[in-house]
Amino acid sequence: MNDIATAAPDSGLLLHARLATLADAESHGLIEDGALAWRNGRILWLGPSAQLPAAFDDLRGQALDACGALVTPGLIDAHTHLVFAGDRASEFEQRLEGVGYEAIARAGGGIMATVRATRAASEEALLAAALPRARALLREGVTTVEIKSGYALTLDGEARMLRVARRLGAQLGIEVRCTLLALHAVPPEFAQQRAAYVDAVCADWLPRLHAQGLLDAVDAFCEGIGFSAAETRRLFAAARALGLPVRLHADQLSNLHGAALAAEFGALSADHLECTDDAGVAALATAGTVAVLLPGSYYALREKRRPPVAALRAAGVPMAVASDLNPGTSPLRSLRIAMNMACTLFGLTPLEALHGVTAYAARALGLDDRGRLQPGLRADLVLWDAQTPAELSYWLGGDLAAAVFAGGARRK
Ligand code: DI6
Ligand code: FE
Repeated sequence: MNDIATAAPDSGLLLHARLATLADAESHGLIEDGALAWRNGRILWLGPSAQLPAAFDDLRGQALDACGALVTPGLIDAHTHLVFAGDRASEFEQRLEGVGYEAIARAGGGIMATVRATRAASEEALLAAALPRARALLREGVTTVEIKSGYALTLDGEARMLRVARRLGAQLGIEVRCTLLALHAVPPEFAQQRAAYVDAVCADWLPRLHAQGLLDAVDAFCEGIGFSAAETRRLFAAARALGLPVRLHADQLSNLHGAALAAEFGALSADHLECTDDAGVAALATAGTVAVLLPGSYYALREKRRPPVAALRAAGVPMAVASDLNPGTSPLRSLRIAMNMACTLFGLTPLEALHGVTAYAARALGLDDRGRLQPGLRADLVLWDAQTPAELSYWLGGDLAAAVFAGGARRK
């Protein structure tokens, strides 16, 4: 009965769209006047509208006519810290007065300011604070988002953050991937016992949180004001023993050879990379680790060192682009603005930026079922109020996502 097909929430048909399939890294893989059909949340067919097989005739009644507009895979924000309480607008003012980020952190502000606010917040308050941030991403086409813990730094508090992240996904109908970032800062209780903190995270927190189904990956802030390479190594060994993938905040403010360390452990991604050297780039290339570029924090901190984009490109390292949405260094609630910044500040092409928030962002999360338009993949789709892929990086702001589908169901 046609009624049933019409009512199916995760089946549908798009007609007369300019499909950017992103089938390979060198092109947009455009299909002009394309049709795309999906059932049960999966893409079943795509090709020229005139060649749509009769098997999808039942979907025509609910078809969306794109009238030639652009359709891309759902966007993927592969690096955020969007669950937190409070804000750090006062630090923004301080930094504008010339006080440095590291100086603010060493004086007890920075990450620790957000830790105090986050510890004091209930699970419901954290959820209420995070929802508009996740919604802002969804409204502009994000259908998968990675969210890190790291602002509670107690076992229960980190679990609370991760539960909130999972609940955001369930509530908005998008997919959330959860990353443990307990090695973000040393909590005050462990100020004189760093090694004991790292021990607790590795031997106790990690297995417990994993057993609760709260972890998809493990990350660390490997930095002069964060954790050393040796401490990161211990965490990665513990993650490996549990079969959990790792990623790393690497070489953002200083070169602790984080990229090479991430590569050594076969990390899914190494993120930031402003201070990464040639050896780090070569190691990423060999390991197949994705470089996640985060221009929001580069911009907000008014950094001078850019990630070695030309070297990454020449070495064939896949580059993803993410918002790094966090209250301190990247209060950026827009993945499209991150794409623009990746082009304007880091020299990516708009094509690279688009691959960076789709196919390569999927790879940075270890997900092979999304990020391109292809039969068998998830029906994560965005119909844009735009004609060309370059427009997604070109327009600064604006409500360009006309329709958003996640797992085949309409979310906007
Ligand atoms: N790198 C960053 O840019 C953020 N965390 C991190 O590991 C900073 C987070 C903050 O300042 O709150
Ligand atoms: Fe970050």
